[in-house]
Amino acid sequence: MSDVAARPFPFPLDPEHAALIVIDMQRDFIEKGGFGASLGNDVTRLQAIVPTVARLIGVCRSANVPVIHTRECHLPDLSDCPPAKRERGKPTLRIGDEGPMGRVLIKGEPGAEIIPEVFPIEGEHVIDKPGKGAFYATGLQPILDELGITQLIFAGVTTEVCVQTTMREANDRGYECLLASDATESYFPEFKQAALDMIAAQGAIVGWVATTEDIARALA
Ligand code: C5J
Repeated sequence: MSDVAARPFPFPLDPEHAALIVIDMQRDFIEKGGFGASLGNDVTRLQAIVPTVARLIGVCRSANVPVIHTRECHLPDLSDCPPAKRERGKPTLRIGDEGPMGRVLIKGEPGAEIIPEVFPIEGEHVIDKPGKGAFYATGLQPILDELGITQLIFAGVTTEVCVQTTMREANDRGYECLLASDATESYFPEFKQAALDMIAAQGAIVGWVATTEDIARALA
């Protein structure tokens, strides 16, 4: 057990019962020429955190903290995509449409794949999720049960959507949640800041927030 310097107070990290969840580091959200960029988002903001996410993954691998990756994607027949989700967004480019990197957010298409810099290594779990949260309609919970995990460290994109949703799902399931503030990003800086503040508010109502450096120091 080692305390991580965190907001709103130190996080009591127990590496034997912790896992890192890396949310949706997919080409369609991060790369120029992907779905996110085609919607007019500034993907350079997300690209800037890639070395930090890679560092956090490396630190966790070295400390034998399991690394679990997620991808937001759907089956090719869209049977797991509720019309309410598909019909929102830009009418000219919806989930399942042919986009700049194959069909948008469809399992197996190039754009749905994880970027090479943080690609999973053999033995790491990859959770394909049809929702924003990684617990809804996935096999994440039994994997965490099997590994005896009680604490979750979070990284990935985007902070206020899939990261925050998954942290809230995890918090409600009793996990202690720690977000790496410099290993997560949003297309909208003000949304990222608000999400970090919301998570740590009211005595860690959703969880804790710490830098990758402080997490690395505690795991060293
Ligand atoms: C994620 C999204 N990964 N923003 N998706 O946050 O739609």
